[in-house]
Amino acid sequence: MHITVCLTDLKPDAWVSGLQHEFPEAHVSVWQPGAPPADHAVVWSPPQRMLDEQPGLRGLFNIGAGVDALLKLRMPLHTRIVRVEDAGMAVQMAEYVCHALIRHFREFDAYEVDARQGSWGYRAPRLRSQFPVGVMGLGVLGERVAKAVAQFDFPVNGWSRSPKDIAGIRSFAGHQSLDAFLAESRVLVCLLPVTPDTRGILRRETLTKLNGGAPGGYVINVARGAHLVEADLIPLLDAGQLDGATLDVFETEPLPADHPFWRHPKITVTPHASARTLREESIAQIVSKIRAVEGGAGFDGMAGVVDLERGY
Ligand code: NDP
Ligand code: OXD
Repeated sequence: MHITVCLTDLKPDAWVSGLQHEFPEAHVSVWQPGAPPADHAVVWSPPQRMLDEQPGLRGLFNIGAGVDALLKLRMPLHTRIVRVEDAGMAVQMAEYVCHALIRHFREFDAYEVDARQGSWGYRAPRLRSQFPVGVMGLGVLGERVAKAVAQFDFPVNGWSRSPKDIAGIRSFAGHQSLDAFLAESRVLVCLLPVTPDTRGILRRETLTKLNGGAPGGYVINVARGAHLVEADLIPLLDAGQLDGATLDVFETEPLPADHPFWRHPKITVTPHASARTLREESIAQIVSKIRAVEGGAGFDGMAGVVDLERGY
C-alpha cells in the first residue's frame, strides 16, 4: 500500500511518521509532482495537479472537518472523500462558543474596562430566557455545541436539513423553518458546511430577523468566512441592530491587515483557531478507516464519507 501526504501550508513530517508507524509495511511519503501512484491520500487543500496525477486514488482523507476546498477540485472518478469527524474538535468548538456566548451575556468586556479604571460597579443580571441561542448546523460539531450551551440553561434552538430529536434542543429543519428559527434566536452560532445553499446565509436579510426583528442579536461564526456577507455586518452593528460578533473565519484568510473587522469595537476576531485539528486523534481515525477499507469493508456506511450531491 502507498499513502501520499499532501498538506498545503502545513508541515507534513509528523503526519508521515505517524502514519508510517501505524503501517510499517506501507510506503508513506510526502506528495511531490510526478510522485508514484498511491492508494490513499491524506490531504489539506491539495492542488488540482495532485488529483490529476493520482487517478487511481481510492480514499482521499481530509484532515479537517470542512471539505469546501476539496469540493472545488475535479476529483478522480472512483475516489471517495472522507473527512475527519470530531477527533477532538467538538470539545474545542464547545469551549470556544460557550466562551464567546458567556463573555457577551455576562458583559465581561465591560467589567474588564471597569477593572482597568479601578471602578467597582455591578451590572443588572440579564435573563437567560432573553438570550435564546440558535445553532445553525446540528452535525458532529453543532450538536456538541448546542448541548454544551444548553448545560448553561440557555434556551437552545437548532437548525439543520433534517429534523433532530436532541434532549433540550428545539429542532427547526429545512429552509421553510429558517425564518422561525431566526426569530426565536438572539445569539446565532454558525456551524454549517459551505454549500451552494448556505453560502452567504449570514446576511442583512437573515441577521435582521434575529430576536424577533428587535435589536440585540449577536453572531458567532465558527464555520467558514463564506457564510457571512462581510459588507453587511458593520452597518448592522453601527445601527445598533446587532450587539456584536465573534468571528473565527473570514472570506480571506489570514484576515488582511487593513480589514475593518480588526478594529471594530463590537467585533472579536480570532485566527481560525476555534477548533484545531489534533494530529494524533486524526491519524488514529484515518488509520482505522484505511484499515477497514484495506480489510475489505469498503467505504459504504463509513462515518465521514462525503456525499457529493449534498456537498458535505
Ligand atoms: P457535519 O457535516 O457533521 O454537520 C453539518 C450540519 O449542517 C448538519 O446538521 C446538516 O444537516 C446541516 N446542514 C447542511 N446543509 C444545510 C442546509 N442547507 N440547511 C440546514 N442545515 C444544513 O459538519 P461538522 O459539524 O463536522 O462541521 C461543520 C463545519 O464546521 C465544517 O463544514 C467546517 O466548515 C466548520 N469547521 C470549522 C472549524 C474552525 O476551526 N473554524 C473547525 C472544524 C470545522 P443534517 O444533519 O440534516 O445533514
Ligand atoms: C476544519 C477546519 O474544517 O479546521 O477542520 O476549518
